[in-house]
Amino acid sequence: MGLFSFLKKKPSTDVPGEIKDGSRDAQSTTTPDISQDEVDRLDAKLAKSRKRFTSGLLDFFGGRKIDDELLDDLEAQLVMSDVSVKTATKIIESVRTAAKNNSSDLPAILRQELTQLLTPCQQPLEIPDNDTPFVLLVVGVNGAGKTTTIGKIARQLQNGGKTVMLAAGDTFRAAAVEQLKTWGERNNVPVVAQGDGADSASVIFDALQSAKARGIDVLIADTAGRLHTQHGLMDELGKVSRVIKKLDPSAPHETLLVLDGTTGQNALNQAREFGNSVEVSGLAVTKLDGTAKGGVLFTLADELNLPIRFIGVGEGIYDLRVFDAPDFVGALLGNYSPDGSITPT
Ligand SMILES: Nc1nc2c(ncn2[C@@H]2O[C@H](COP(=O)(O)OP(=O)(O)OP(=O)(O)O)[C@@H](O)[C@H]2O)c(=O)[nH]1
Ligand SMILES: [Mg+2]
Repeated sequence: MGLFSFLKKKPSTDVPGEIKDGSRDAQSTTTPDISQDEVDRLDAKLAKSRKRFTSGLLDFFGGRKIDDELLDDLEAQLVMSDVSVKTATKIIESVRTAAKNNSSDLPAILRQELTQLLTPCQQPLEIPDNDTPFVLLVVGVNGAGKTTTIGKIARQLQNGGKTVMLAAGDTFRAAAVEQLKTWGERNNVPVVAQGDGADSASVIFDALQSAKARGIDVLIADTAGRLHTQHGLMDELGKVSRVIKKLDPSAPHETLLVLDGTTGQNALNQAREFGNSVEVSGLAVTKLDGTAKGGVLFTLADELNLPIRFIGVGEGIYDLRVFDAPDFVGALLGNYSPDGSITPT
């Protein structure tokens, strides 16, 4: 089953890609607030992305023999789709072995090998049913999609029956607080903010105090975009963690690094650099709707030992999917007929 199949599913009881809630049964916690229009629009967006990714692969699936020349061409195509050379080589070697051992059906082999590579990263965020708020700290470089992803996650959590509060920890960029407040209004969730020039750690500390007092399930903290070269700002993230630990030694429960999927290999470097300063526990890869570079996920999966929690597929509130390896590969590859034509899955 591919990504499109579940997008097309009648949105009667759940939102596509619902966050797993360890504490409740899915039926009682979801609400039908996604329209059929919304689903169709997403489907169209992703169809475009799949077409771009696969147009270069089409050549390979028209009954060509699996030999060294074809595998070399395939490797080049993967690299053009932004899979790193190292990861592409690994994929090709596993395809070669699988082809030798049992099959000449290249689309099937590729689907299997790509899915296998991504599967270890398929670890959805689970929110335990605790008395204290689950603290989700969202970090990343400027413009990666942090604030937007927060708005989308807040909606998914609410749909799963969780109460949510947002903390306006981006005290650096003008208008960042307003942007988060807008997402708060859209979701009808409280946003804790302070005035101009406030200290990020202090805003998030206050927010956690308030979330505790109000019995909120999940506090999502926004932070300013930063580069690893901005040492002051990187240190600020450490301070945020230290300060909130005074209220809850186990917080933050998730440090989600948001990566812009259109930045290709840069995303890998960013993940490594952030990993040097903070304990990243999960990834969200955004803007996969607008890119031919979906291949970056394979590199991230291969090179980092980190869960990919979400993928962003648009700017709207529902344009976020819980990462699912077979569905993602299905969406990229589509279904191939023996003559090499593609039909969406
Ligand atoms: N197409 C597309 N656009 C996205 C996606 N996620 C975010 N964006 C857009 O990317 C731009 C930046 O998003 P923000 O959420 O403001 O990014 P940010 O990381 O909070 O940025 P800073 O706070 O400036 O560091 C906005 O125009 C978003 O609408 C996505 O999945 N797909
Ligand atoms: Mg932001």
